[in-house]
Amino acid sequence: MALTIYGHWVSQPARACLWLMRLNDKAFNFEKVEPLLGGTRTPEYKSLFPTGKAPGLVDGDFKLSEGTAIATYMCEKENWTKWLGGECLQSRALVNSYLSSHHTTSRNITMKVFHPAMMGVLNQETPFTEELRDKAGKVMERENKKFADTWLPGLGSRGYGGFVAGLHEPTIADLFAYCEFAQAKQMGIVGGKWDKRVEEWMDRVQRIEHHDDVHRSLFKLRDVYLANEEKRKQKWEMKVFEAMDFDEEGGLERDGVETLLKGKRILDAYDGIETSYVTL
Ligand SMILES: N[C@@H](CCC(=O)N[C@@H](CS)C(=O)NCC(=O)O)C(=O)O
Repeated sequence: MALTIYGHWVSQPARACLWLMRLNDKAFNFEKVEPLLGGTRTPEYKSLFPTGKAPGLVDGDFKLSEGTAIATYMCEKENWTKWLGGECLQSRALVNSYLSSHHTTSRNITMKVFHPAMMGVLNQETPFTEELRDKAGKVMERENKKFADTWLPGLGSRGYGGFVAGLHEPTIADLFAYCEFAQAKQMGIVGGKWDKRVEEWMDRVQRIEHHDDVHRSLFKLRDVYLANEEKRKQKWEMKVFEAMDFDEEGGLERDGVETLLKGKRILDAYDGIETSYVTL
């Protein structure tokens, strides 16, 4: 029975699910939806996934939303046991414990750091002001400390194994957490003070297979983001999306970006410097 994942490679929970699929060499159909352009709020999408969020999974006539539920479902269905914490009941419970906390902890990084920074580049009406940047830096520091204190010590009797909950092998908890934390560094959004424990953990997760492949779209977005930041600094005319070069699976599509920006002007909202219409 066909298995389809609806999502976007820039979406953090979607990326974690897609990474899991790649790691386990599982074939699936991919349906790209553009959350930024309202793709998750269409009647068609909501008839499949009433939560109106990506990712979503369709497996035959079964439909499931919420990234962590999708990843857990796939691991259970396909016996990818090691990604759930192995056979040990308590390791699995610790992974679940992280996944439950994820939405109100690490997920803040997308909501309060990544999203405002991206929207600041994509939409003149929501500039990423110095105030937002400062707030983002504080969120990063707070989440770093919380994550390191809570999830990076050895939690069981077996000492610290280097992954979430002290486990010796990575699990889906690492994939979901990494997709939140790493993006702030990968995109160069905020400096802030990184906790050494988090940085060391990120180095380990970064070495997991398919890392670069599943982050391709994010890296492209980073190039655009950094180019814009640089132009902003140098007070050059901004043609925000000229650098975008999309491929089949990732990134915002030109049509999509055009729609998003239709009738809008991109400007340096910080200094009110020269503006330009976006040309694609
Ligand atoms: N709790 C959900 C959150 C998913 C989520 O926030 N998805 C975003 C994309 S990263 C989305 O679909 N946003 C569209 C919207 O809020 O309208 C999960 O972890 O899967």
